[in-house]
Amino acid sequence: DEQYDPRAVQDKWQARWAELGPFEAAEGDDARERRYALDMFPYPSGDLHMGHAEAFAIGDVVARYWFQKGFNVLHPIGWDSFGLPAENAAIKHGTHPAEWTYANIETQAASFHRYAPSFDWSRRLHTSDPEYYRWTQWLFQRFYERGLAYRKGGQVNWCPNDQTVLANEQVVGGHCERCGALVEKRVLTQWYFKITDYADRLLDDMAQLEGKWPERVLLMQRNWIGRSTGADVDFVIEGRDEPVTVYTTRPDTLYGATFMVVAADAPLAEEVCAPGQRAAFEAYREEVSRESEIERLSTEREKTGVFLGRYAVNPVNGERIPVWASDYVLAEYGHGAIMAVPAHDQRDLDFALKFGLPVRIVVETGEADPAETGAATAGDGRIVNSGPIDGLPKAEAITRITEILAGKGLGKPAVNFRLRDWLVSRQRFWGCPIPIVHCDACGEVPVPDDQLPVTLPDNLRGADLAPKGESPLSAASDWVNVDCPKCGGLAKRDTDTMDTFVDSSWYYFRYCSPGYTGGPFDVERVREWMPVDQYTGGVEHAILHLLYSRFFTKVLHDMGMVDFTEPFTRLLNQGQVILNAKAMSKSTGNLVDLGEQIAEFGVDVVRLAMLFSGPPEDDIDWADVSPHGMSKFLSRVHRIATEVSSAPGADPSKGDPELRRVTHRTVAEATTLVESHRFNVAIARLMELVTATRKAIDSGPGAADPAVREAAETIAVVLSLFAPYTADEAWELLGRTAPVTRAGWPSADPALLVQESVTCVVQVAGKVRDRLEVAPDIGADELERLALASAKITEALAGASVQRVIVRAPKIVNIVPAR
Ligand code: ANZ
Ligand code: ZN
Repeated sequence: DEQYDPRAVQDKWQARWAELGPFEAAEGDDARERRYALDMFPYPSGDLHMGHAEAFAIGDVVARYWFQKGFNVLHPIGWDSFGLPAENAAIKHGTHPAEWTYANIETQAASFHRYAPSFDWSRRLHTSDPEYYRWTQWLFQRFYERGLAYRKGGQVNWCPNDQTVLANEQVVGGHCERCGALVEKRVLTQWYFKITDYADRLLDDMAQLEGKWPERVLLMQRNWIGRSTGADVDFVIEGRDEPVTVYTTRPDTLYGATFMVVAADAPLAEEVCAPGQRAAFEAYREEVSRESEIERLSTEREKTGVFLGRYAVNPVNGERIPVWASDYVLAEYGHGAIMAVPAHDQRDLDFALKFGLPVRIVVETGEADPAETGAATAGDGRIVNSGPIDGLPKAEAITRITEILAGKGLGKPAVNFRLRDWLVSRQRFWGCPIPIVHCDACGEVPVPDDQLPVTLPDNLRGADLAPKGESPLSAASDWVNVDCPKCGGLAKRDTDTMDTFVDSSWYYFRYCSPGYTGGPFDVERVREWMPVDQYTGGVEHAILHLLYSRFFTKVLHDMGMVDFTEPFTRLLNQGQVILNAKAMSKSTGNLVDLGEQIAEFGVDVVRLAMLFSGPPEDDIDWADVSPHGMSKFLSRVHRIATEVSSAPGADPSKGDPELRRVTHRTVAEATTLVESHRFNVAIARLMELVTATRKAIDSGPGAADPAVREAAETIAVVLSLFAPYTADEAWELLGRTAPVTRAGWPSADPALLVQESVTCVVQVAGKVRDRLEVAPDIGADELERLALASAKITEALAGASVQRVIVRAPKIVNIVPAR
């Protein structure tokens, strides 16, 4: 008995597919419905790894299912090919980052060809190609014109290892997302995208994604945007003309404000500080500047601060309250100053207890006195000690006090966002140059569209690229020095490059018309293909990439270039591939090598094992999967295909009805299972069909029965979503014309889905006492009669009379005995 080796047919089918080109999306007049299946494009770091293998296997099932359904499918591939690792490799090896990048892309492309996702290779793109980044720059110019790209000085996150700034989103728990170094603060002038202008829409448009994106991704985005509503309240500062505005979500607690706190590093603290406290304040501020963000935000840490020697006046009761500076108030949120209500805010209470400041309860929650317990009470309750709002519950008090303040011109409703503008400039070489020229006479001058792209110089390599705290591009003097596009005078190019997340914010638009030279994309093509129907990729992009892409789409919408506001209709996040519960990330090293797995077992086995291991969202522990089991399954499929002896086109209705029922039930179930992304269960059903077919050949009607052919063909078509090589091989053995991809998804005959019998559970007082095989359409009366006639039920009743019988035909009968 010869074992089928799935590796043996790979080369044969790769060549055939290259010839047949079954995966190209059709443009122009094509009556078929369109579908856009998108996978998060890879970064070319070395060869493909197990994580890629999982993600692309999942995305491929979706695309191949759509091909089988007869849709016109767009399933493109490209590379996110700018970025630091290429630059670091170039520094290490004395080369140009392009060498490393494009060599890795070729390696990955070859691996992809072997792995056989159903890509339309004709649309391939690389974000580091000048013909791509020309349009990244073009989009930058449009953002600039709309005031959405701007430069400002200020404190930024600085990675001392990568020697470049980082966006807030790239700082994870105070560390550089990429290299793990502790992030520092620096004051620098940088380019920003004004994503905050879109904060409301980024939040509100999530209504479109509800139920279609994973709930946790929506939650992460919501928290990241962090919309908070409350009020701005003005406090007069004694000895200062201008009042200080504070932002509060709890204006109902205004009568409980016993001090004010200003962020120690905000200019306001410096301005407000009285001369007598200056020395103490400056010493404190120095201390704060050395702290990391995590330290500052930690709730565990003991509170620190300094009195600024001034008093503020509470606008509602005229009370004088001291003004302090502390690090627990952030300079960049709200107004960088707060009214402290220690009774009802934990941070304020910690501070008050540390520095002996008064605690006044203004909301009666029924809990113990915070000054004694050290626990602030944040719940709802009646307002007390608060003049005109006494007795009101929280929500009403908030409305009422805000009205009172507004009436006196001392406050107004306010909204704040946690979201900050997106810092897009990087002091690194291997990125898209910022298309701006700095001229002494004209200031910032955008490079005109007809002079794009501003290409990277190709004479920098190796040590020239080493991080120096400023962009390596500034060393390329012949590149830097240019004529001002406006006045013709001497000017200098901006030497920063863009965050690579800018490149990846719009690549999926480019796929719709990859060679297009009239703009970043052909508006007509995008209208036809987009939004993306299904986006597949890692949950590590839950915030950054997805938020930026949503932002870009809204800007393009406002520019009139697209007619939708959300780019990705559905999102699927696959789990990680792990080994013995260790994640196969860059830091732990790839513990299992994809190339070795493929060499040992073949592509089909690796893909099947990935998909069969569990729901796509779950992590896969490679220690638990069974490639040998998958291999055996494929052998069984192959063997069936070699044995079927009826001719193609044999009338299945003449075949064995029992096997036909299994086949059609498999089709019906596989359809729903694939559509709901339960691929592992779909594969399990397919395995059952294989078993039933084997049985029909060996001990049933035999290999010549038309129902056996029908089953074998169904197996090949369904298998084509998961194990494409074996599926085409089987299809050919069955005398059919390749490729199986375009065979068409079978439809289930409803007449064959009717079950012959179902199992009815009979309970007495809630306990299962008997099981009956009954017709699926049995009536309630008939079912009750059968249940009561059962010997087991009579025994269970033990002579008790029946009080009530509840019948849910055909599945449950519950008998309630009298007591
Ligand atoms: C008084 C108060 C009483 C507050 C109370 C809370 C509870 P979110 O929800 O995050 O918007 N706050 C305002 N600006 C701040 C800053 N720059 N740094 C640190 N904290 C700041 O939180 C808003 C609340 O956080 C505001 O409401 C303010 O404290 C504080 F029982 O004002 B609250
Ligand atoms: Zn000029």
